[in-house]
Amino acid sequence: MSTEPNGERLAELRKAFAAIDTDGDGFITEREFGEHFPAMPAEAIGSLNQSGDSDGDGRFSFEEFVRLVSRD
Ligand SMILES: [Ca+2]
Ligand SMILES: [Ca+2]
Repeated sequence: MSTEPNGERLAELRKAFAAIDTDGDGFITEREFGEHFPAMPAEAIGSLNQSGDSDGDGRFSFEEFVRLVSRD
């Protein structure tokens, strides 16, 4: 796939993901997002969640996170 991030980018994303995933369970919840980006309005986080949470479990897996930030 042409949109697949390369290894370097993937390592960066892993770091970013781990920084937001404060309890380290491998998923980013809306609450963790809000804690990491306190300036971001709740509705912006909500719409991020809606567009990025492709399996609808209410949290971001690393795969969903990569897909979200890899979009233009
Ligand atoms: Ca978490
Ligand atoms: Ca999900």
